[in-house]
Amino acid sequence: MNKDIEKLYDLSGKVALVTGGTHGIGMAIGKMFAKAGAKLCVNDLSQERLDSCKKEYAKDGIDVFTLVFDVTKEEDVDKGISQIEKEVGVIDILVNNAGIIKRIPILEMPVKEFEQVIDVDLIAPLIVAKRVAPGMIERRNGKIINMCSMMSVYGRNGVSAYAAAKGGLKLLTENMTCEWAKYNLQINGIGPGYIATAQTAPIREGGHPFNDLVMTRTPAGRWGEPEDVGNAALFLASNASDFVNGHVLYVDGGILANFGYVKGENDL
Ligand code: NAP
Ligand code: GCO
Repeated sequence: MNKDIEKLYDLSGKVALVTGGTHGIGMAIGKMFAKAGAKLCVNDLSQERLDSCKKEYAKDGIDVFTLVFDVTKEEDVDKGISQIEKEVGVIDILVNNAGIIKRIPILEMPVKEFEQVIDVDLIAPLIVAKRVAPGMIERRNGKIINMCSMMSVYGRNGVSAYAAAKGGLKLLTENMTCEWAKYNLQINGIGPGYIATAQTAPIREGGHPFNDLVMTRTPAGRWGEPEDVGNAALFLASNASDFVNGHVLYVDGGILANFGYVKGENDL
């Protein structure tokens, strides 16, 4: 491969934090970044998860720096980021990946549970970005990737809190861009479609009818893999995307382009 192209995607010397990167999409992103040369840091709520992810990363020869902190707690985040800055280095690439979902109809969902989803999926990316961005601004360099969703632009029964959070995160990404792009920060979102992880297992496995819906609504005719998202994240973390800003890159097999069709002779 041409050396210039290699250089474009080379993350050597960069420190990357992927929140919640102990499995699923976050781990796929982390592996891509580490393989591209980044020093990788991941946090989680549980030491046990972090210990097991260390072994998983090591299978790919990756020595990941792990630490426990809750992305919804400002003090926790400040302590965690300070520890990374002290032990690994200042953060050049932040992926706000940590997230939760609760599938409960609006009228049955306690407000407290709605707030929990908003806290993790919308407020936490704000908290972590507010802690990391000042250093990036000072250095006139940084990449922030917020994990949005196709639910940033679509609703569906039962995921009101999640969609409200992910819709807000799309607009927060755009507002971060308005305020920080002048300092050579690139802030973008990734909007995965339906990806085969623990988070979607309840609606994908055991013959769940939702699986049929995803298969017909997704022109690519398959669930996405975490690596599909990791590939897109590498582009947004690299110099190849230095003029891409405030954009949500949908990694969805074409689902957002497709209204749907009636199965039949011509698949109308
Ligand atoms: P996942 O398997 O549920 O992983 C989410 C990660 O976030 C877990 O490691 C979890 O840790 C961590 N986390 C949750 N709350 C946290 C907190 N307060 N502090 C620190 N870490 C926390 O999800 P995934 O499917 O890989 O999805 C990753 C991201 O992509 C999420 O933001 C999700 O909304 C988004 N997304 C997923 C899909 C999909 O189809 N899978 C599609 C679009 C967007 P614990 O396991 O220890 O709780
Ligand atoms: C759901 C799914 C989705 C995916 C993703 C789609 O219940 O509809 O969990 O929300 O996680 O966000 O982009």
